[in-house]
Amino acid sequence: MRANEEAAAALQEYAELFALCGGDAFRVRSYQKAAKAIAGFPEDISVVDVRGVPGVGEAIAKKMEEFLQRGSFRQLDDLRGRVPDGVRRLTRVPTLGPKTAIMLFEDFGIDSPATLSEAITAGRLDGVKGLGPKTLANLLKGVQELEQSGRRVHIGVAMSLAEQVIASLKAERIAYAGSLRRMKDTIGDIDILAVAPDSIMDEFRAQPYVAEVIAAGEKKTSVRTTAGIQVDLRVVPAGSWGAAMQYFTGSKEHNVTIREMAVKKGWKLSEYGLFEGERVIAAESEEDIYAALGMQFVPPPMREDGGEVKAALQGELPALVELADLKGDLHTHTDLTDGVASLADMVAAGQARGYAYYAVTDHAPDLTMQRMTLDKALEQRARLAELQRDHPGMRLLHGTELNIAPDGSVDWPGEVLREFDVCVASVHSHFTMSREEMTRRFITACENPYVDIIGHPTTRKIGMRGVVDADWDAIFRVAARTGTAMEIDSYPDRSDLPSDLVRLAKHHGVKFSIDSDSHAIPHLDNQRFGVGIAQRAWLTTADVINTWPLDRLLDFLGR
Ligand code: DGT
Ligand code: CA
Ligand code: CA
Ligand code: ZN
Repeated sequence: MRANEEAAAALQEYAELFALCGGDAFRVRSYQKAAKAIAGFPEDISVVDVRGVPGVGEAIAKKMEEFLQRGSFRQLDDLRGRVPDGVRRLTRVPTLGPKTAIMLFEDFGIDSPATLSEAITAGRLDGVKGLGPKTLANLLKGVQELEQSGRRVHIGVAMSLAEQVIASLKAERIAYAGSLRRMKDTIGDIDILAVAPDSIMDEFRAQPYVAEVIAAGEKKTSVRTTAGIQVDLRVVPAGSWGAAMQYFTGSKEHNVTIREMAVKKGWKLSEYGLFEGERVIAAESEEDIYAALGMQFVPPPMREDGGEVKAALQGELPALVELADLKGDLHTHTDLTDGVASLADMVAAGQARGYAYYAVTDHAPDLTMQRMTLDKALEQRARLAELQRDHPGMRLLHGTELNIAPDGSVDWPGEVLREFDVCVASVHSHFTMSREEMTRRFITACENPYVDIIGHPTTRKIGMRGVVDADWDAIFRVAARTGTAMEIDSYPDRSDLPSDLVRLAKHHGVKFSIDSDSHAIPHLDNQRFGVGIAQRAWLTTADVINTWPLDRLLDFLGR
């Protein structure tokens, strides 16, 4: 829901500016919480009263109503004027808080990640109070991460934009290709193909999401959207649809290999078709092209020139896990901790998806912000047991998301953990330990007999925080031995584990759980992104514990 997302983004920005101006931390949190609730609200707030959203009181509702009318609100305009752009740019550096940003700006004239990196490298910040050598090293690393993430966006942002573009245009056929179709976790630009009259280009340029036309041709138009993302629209002949999809889906490396095969047969493969001289061998359908080359159809997420061509020629491509194979979700939150929907509503949403099982895994006490207690967890367990009666077809599992402390221990002792149906354990703090310490930390968690799943293992947040440094080979070896699953957290800015580490873990014999890590009902849909990661790593249902029937899953969980 676009209105909800945009209003939530404005409120989130307001919360950040408010914090930068030294605003009360309690109010900052209540703005952030309301922003999350609005983003995750299942109804369109431009249609229903925003006061119906949990956590939205009168003051926030007024701001949101003004935003819906004119795209901003007075208090946001004020703060945008008060906080210099330089300070705002600085706070995008991971680990750099508002107080430090203001100090760097006022005392040293540092007004961007680039000037910060120069100042650190030149030693200009050596000996400054509060900025020890370790802090400076982390800031430098943060600037590098920010630069690397560059202009790429995570798949969640790209997918909703691509779907919006496709819905906005009239065409006989229209689809996205490129890295988005390959389900990469970050996307450079969005490639859309259409079979349509030439007038589609005028229609495209006139869309409200277009900020700037980069290149306008008869067959291809490139624009930059208001969100800053480039979209390429290409019109292709109906008879070449399959060849064009094949060509523009890529990857380039996969296509080079395929094209060489065609050349060896004395043929030519282009975006218009597979040809022998003038004769068309295949062009209209992608399936026909792969078949004519004597190979199995290669699913787009596998097209990375990572052995898939050879396997397809030998008829040995694995049957990839698909979204429809998932029988449940093993990592979800409710409003008992930082979710925004009630237990009953989340469970009903799981039921509506036709799950065979559904686990509720709210945060555990060591994440002190969430104010969890054992009493609250036990009370939730009792309520879940009551709800179970209303959902005879779906097994409700009472779980928790534990915090892995720096020494690898978790929130509760064995006798408490034992009573949960499923324990996810995750790192939520102390991200910058040494490689050895971090490796030991994860291994200790895997060796805990009650830890079933390691949640979002690398802890990365795309564009915000990189992967923690650890010896993944060593961790995966232990996980395989102890029967601890690794999570594929499907929340798109996490996408964690990333697909290359999934492939490595599979090599060691590790099993996986593809979870949504939902904090709101619409997040349940994110599992499709986790399935994309799994497919890029060649996983089958044998590798993914939440495709298994309930009995086999319970066996794995060992309760
Ligand atoms: P991105 O946008 O960086 O996330 O990655 P892609 O894979 O979407 O790359 P992009 O947008 O540059 O091009 C889309 C696809 O079009 C690419 O995967 C393969 C195909 N393609 C584009 N340019 C070339 C080229 O020069 N040679 C070949 N063989 N294929 C190309
Ligand atoms: Ca692209
Ligand atoms: Ca492109
Ligand atoms: Zn977590």
